[in-house]
Amino acid sequence: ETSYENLLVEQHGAVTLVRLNRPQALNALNSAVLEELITAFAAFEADPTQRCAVLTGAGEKAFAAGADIKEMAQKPAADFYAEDTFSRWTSHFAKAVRKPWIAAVNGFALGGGCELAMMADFIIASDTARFGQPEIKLGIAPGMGGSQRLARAVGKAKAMEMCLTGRMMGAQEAEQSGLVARVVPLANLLDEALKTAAEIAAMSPLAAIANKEMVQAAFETTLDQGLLIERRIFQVLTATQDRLEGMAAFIEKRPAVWQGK
Ligand code: CO8
Repeated sequence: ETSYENLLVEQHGAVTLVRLNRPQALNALNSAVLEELITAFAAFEADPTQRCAVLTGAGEKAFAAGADIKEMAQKPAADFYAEDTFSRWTSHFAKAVRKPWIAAVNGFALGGGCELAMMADFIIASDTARFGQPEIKLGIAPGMGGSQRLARAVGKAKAMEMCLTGRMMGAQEAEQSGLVARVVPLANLLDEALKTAAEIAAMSPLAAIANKEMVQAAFETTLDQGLLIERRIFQVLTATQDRLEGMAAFIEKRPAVWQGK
């Protein structure tokens, strides 16, 4: 077991639960949090017993209230450019995780916190969740995908309004707008997210990765290319033991036993 300064990581059967744990800073995302998230998700990715992950915020108030403003307030512009600040969120985190994971948003998801939640395969939100890209109020703009992922999730009108005014969106509006898959009472959030993750974890791991990969392709490419990617991945899955098992189990009216082969 790796121990983390800014995260709490537990295994619940085949589900890895990761909690952002800087409640005194509303779980603001500094560079130490990023490096620990990269490590924790790489461990999840590498562990064949782990099939789905849930990311949430410790404490009742925030998922994450943004990138750490105090860490960046005095940072010279040349350092942002030289370090290609925030690029590792894409290259070493979002793109590096092939297994499915869910963001369980338990409160404020603002700025980088909203952007992190949108990196998940889907979001389950508590009724207390609030989403926003308030960067404009700091004289800046999103830098971890907010302008792109929010626009894809909720469309131009709401994405523009939220980025330009910095207003927050509540859980109900977020569900109606397509930003979140489901809203549940805060008291049930962790149970619901873990239950949903366990359901995914019980599927063939190859099929889970394949389903994720093809839905992701919908956001990266044209319809024609996407349909081709879908068919090719579908065809690859037909070569697995798991699809023989899945179809046999259906016909024999019994639960399937997946091997991940
Ligand atoms: N970074 C660092 N610390 C934070 C952050 C943050 N994003 N958010 C909250 N905190 C800290 C507060 O400073 C406070 O610390 P302290 O007790 O030491 O003063 C503690 O968390 C509790 O916060 P509040 O007292 O403010 O709690 P409230 O309940 O009064 O308010 C809010 C809650 C509304 C969520 C409020 O904290 C807030 O507005 N936070 C900032 C939200 C925000 O603007 N997020 C976007 C950040 S920008 C970003 O994500 C991308 C780029 C950043 C680059 C910056 C370059 C200059």
